[in-house]
Amino acid sequence: MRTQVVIIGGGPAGLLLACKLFKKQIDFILIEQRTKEYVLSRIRAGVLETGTVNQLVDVGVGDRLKSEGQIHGGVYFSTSYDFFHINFRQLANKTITVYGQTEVTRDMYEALEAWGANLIFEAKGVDISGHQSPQPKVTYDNEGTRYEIKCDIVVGCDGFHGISKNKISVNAEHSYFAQLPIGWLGILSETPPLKDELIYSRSDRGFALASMRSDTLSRYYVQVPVTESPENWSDDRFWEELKLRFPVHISSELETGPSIEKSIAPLRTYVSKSMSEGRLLLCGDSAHIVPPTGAKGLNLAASDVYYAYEAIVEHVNNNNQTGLKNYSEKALKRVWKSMRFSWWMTHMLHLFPDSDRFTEKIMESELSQLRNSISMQKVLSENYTGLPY
Ligand code: RFL
Ligand code: PHB
Repeated sequence: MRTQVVIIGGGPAGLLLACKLFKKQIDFILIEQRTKEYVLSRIRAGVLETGTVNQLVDVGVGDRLKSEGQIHGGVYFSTSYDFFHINFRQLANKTITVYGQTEVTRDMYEALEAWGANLIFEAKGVDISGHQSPQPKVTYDNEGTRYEIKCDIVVGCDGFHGISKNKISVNAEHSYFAQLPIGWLGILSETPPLKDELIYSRSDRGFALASMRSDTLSRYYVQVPVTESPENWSDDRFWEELKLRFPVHISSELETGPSIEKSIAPLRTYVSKSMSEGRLLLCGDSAHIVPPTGAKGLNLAASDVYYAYEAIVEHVNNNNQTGLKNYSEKALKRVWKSMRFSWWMTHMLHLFPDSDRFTEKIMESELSQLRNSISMQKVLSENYTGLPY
């Protein structure tokens, strides 16, 4: 087989790139190792920046997002005793959209299938070779047959556990990785959200987040040790713990119900030294993992795709390699800004088992300054709603 672009991975990064290439009539094949149902069952992100929304709308997959997504003009912060609001509209003149990653992914799959795009599922043993040459190859197994695709460009959108990032030689020795000793225990429940906007809480018992998917569907998280397992958490235990992590006048409003999903996500950070080598580009979680506290993972995947798409179009339409050469540097600049923000939010809001009392006091002080300083709130608002591309 031969095509212009091979996209490895059918998560948000791979799908968004596929939609953009399709609209530009650039030929591609997308290969995903799982089934579509499996990809759609992963409950993850819920917060979209304007830049992400605009890209989805521009490519023609934003109708449901526009009608069902909730626009939020701010966010709440709390401690065990205190509660305050940060107003994005006033401070950054921007908003965020609350719309689940599962829905974003579903909208893109539906569009791509309706357009007749070339999507391959359950591709096993995927491998990339020759990406330092002008004609890379991607090979994979499907239903017992080995296939080979020759192409001009390979884009690795295969997430943190994929094969693409290690095909870039400098990454093996020089990437930036840290595993934090904490995880997020998350549940989804068919109950109305606690408040009209998200609440991030630094409590005496650890971090908690009250989020939502709609007026009748809530998403909650509590910080737990990374060694915890969801089986140890009955719904009753979860709700009791969650209530203890918000001030009483807020938690007394909580409506509880049976969970329809419960899982633990370990918090880790990872940044590739390089996001490209020759004709191989990385987008999304294959190139970087940010802790979820800043709601940046999916949004960074979208900004990577924005830069990668520009570089691919420049190459395909004008035979100009400059975009491909500059891609990594350009994308990494924005990645590191988002990493800084996610790291800051994570450290300010969680209790770390290995941190000393001095560090705890500094982090308490960060939050109290955020409460009282409009300048700090402005910086948060600009970062949370999304830095420019
Ligand atoms: P994905 O979603 O991991 O998709 C990668 C796809 O590649 C496939 N794959 C392969 N395919 C072929 N061959 C191989 N060898 C392959 N290896 C893997 C996989 O099956 C998969 O389908 O990466 P992508 O597309 O880069 O998207 C990244 C986002 O999923 C991720 O950053 C976000 O979910 C992070 N995140 C959040 N991001 C936000 O912007 N806002 C949020 O509010 C937010 N909340 C979250 C989050 C992540 C969380 N978890 C679970 C860590 C909340 C949580 C709890
Ligand atoms: C979510 O709704 O799943 C969510 C929201 C904000 C975050 C992380 C996750 O920072």
